[in-house]
Amino acid sequence: DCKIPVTEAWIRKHRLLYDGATRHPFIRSIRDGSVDFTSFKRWLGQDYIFVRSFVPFAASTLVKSSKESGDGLDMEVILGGMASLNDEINWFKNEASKFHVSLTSVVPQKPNIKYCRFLENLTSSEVEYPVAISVFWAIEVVYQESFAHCLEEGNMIPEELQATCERWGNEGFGTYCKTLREIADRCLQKASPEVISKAEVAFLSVLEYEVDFWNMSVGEA
Ligand code: HMH
Repeated sequence: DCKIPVTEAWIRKHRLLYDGATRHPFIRSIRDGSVDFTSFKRWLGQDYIFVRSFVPFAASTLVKSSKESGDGLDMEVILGGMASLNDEINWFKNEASKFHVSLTSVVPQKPNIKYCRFLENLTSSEVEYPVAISVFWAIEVVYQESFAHCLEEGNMIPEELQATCERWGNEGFGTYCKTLREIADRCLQKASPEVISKAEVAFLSVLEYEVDFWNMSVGEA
């Protein structure tokens, strides 16, 4: 059926990889309470670095959205996303100090460096808006689905990690991700087959980088 949204088709087609990114053993261990705090602290330090490099990518996507013909609502959604990235950076600083993680001495690990480089390449004005917004959505939705899964009924999340799960698993963040997805689908619907397939390749890359990122966190990179 040609009526199914592009992102829906992608998820169906790449279900195993999608589940690999959103139901990683690290995430399952947070949910069942067996999480190793050394892994959590490693994740915290590395993710702070990642989020900082997500900002210029978000800014470049914002610029692209501002050039789209339309009602200008895309830009406002991305602007809201950037505002929450600002909160997120402060949250990381606060959380790191609680867990005695020194953010200034975190050394970026290879999977993180590669992921950040991928984002940097996507900041180019040559990268089409449908590609950028698809990546933007994919990055956010992996965390949203992962941490929302942690929060599902019957969880045994350690008290210290409850706030982390709520940060990305809360309903508001879920709504935001749905909006990003609608924007992506609307763009993809109008895009050429070449651009759609570039966006799909980029979507797959995000899923692979996310799996590598979780693996790095548990010390298996
Ligand atoms: C690695 N992916 C990674 N870190 C994040 N903070 C997000 C996605 C969502 O913002």
